[in-house]
Amino acid sequence: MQTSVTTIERFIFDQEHRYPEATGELSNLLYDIALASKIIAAAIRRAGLVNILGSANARNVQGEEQQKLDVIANETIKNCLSHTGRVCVMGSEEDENIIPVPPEYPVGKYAILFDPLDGSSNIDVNSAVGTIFSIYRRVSMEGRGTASDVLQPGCKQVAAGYVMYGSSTMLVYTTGQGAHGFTLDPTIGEFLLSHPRIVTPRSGKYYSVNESNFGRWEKAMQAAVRGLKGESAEAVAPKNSRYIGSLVADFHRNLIAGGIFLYPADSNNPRGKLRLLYEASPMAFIAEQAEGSATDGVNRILDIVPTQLHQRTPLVIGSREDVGFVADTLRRAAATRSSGPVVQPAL
Ligand code: AFP
Repeated sequence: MQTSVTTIERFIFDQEHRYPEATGELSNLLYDIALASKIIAAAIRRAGLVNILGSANARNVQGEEQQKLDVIANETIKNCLSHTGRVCVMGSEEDENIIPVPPEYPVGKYAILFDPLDGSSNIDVNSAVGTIFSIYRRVSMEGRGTASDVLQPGCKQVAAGYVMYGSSTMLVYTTGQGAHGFTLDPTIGEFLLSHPRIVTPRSGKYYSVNESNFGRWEKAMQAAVRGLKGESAEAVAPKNSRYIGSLVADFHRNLIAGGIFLYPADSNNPRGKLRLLYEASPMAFIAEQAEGSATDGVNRILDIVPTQLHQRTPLVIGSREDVGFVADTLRRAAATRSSGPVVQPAL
């Protein structure tokens, strides 16, 4: 039996102690999130048994049907964070506006954004779902936090991570010192270090995209995806298709095995479907820390300055060479369009 393990607490503590000026507030905030995710994991495990699956008969701010577990996950995270004195304001994919800390509690120096249960349409079919979080240092100088604290570009994140509730529960996070993964040991209720310093392959085996949208993408994106499938074998290694429809699960597989995830803009979603602040930015921070990259097709995700809490963005994320191939294909098509006769890339 293994008797020497690294718990998430010990790992966070060791990382914090590299910075003598650290107050421990961020470390404690990360423990709060780990606690919330254990509570959510337990609710998900029991879901089929206690009949909490299914719709809560409510719609969230995006107009999507809220599942009961969405509501549970959202409330769990808010409850685990709001009384601690570590955050000044929160933002949730499930809430229309920023979430203030209740007046009876003190505020702290961090602002946090989260997607409490990403991929929730997978809940009723027992597929993997996840929680995504993103932490910024507050920029408002006083008071109880404002929208400016959460409307920051991804490059200003001080920490980001996700929890995947799959065959096991995993938490992957970064504070800018590499991306590290922990697996929940349900017998002792602790996240244990299982994937230290994750490095994603430079080019991967998989491409993940909802190809039912193919006919609604611009021609250049169609050409890029055809390239990933093997039509540009001289430029990029041909890939296998894998798509779950749960960003956390699709991203996690490609992070470990190598590959690329795309959610391009299409004629139904001209700005893309995924949310910059709750999905793209935190995943981009992790991807870059794992030596991958993330763009909206052309621009680095972490450089995008948000103007709206629920802003959407196209997302192309994963192994560096594969993301580069898509960016090159789109750039070449744009250059062709702007210089003379309009030539569409061949399908
Ligand atoms: P839900 O949380 O509504 O299931 O959306 C999941 C998601 O935001 C992301 O996790 C998936 O990658 C993407 O949407 C799937 O979208 P499609 O169903 O359009 O492929």
